Amino acid sequence: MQRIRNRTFRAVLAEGRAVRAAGVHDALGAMLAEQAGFAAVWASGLGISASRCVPDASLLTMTEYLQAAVQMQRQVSIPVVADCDSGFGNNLNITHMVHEYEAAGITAVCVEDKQYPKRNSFAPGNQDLVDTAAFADKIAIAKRAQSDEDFFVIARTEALISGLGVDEALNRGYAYAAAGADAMLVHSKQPTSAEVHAFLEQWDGRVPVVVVPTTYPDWHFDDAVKAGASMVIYANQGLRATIEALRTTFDSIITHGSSADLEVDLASVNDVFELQRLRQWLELER
Ligand code: SPV
Ligand code: MG
Repeated sequence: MQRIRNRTFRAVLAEGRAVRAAGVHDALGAMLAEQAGFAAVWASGLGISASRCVPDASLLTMTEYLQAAVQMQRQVSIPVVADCDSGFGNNLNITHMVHEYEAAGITAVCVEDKQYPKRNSFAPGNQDLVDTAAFADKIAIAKRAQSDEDFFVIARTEALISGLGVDEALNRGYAYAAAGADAMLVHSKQPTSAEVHAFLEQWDGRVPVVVVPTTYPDWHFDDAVKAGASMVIYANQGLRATIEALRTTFDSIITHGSSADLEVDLASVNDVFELQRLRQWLELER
């Protein structure tokens, strides 16, 4: 059986259509995202941490995040965009990170300008950023560390998350793009898309912009694209759906004493086998 060959994230973006990415925490999620029609998956730090029931607070190591991303990438032909938090440390760490992710076949990473250790953007407490120049330097170092020109580095600013406003987000975006970032991710935790919209209105388009409509879920993909976004990440909807589905299923079994009532809504065991490519594997035994 042949290994699945994936397309690079740069190639997918170069097609000119805006990219939708689904946040996932494992290979099964990545495969379901590909089957649904997403053009990329987001190896979510929140999701990978949550799948281990630990906070998204720089607790897992780079190796653990990398392993999760590689497990996803091995099973899908769409590219994995790896959430690499703030680069797992200083300029040495980000260099090591790029070497390792690139060698493992990941074609796009995203690093954010939060201080290490970081915590999830929606979590209470410290959301302080590093200096603009220091993070621009980190981006430049990441770009110098890559060996293939197709490797793609998304710089993410948390200026809006930490309440510094649109002008600061723009200034940081321009500094990171000047340092070599291939795209900018601008994150917001406001209940509407207004401040991300304001960012996009003023952004001069020097690199593509990525948005993450979690707290403003009513922002339609087409409207985000019309506003200027090149990529929309649905970062945690799958994780939240999984939690709710497992909770409902397990509660029902405990309450009703059997799974009979649920069966009609459950994936079949054959469906599971299909996702595992069992037939192709068994052909190897012939
Ligand atoms: C993640 O999915 O880990 C992200 C996006 O970084 S968010 O959780 O919205 O910060
Ligand atoms: Mg994250």
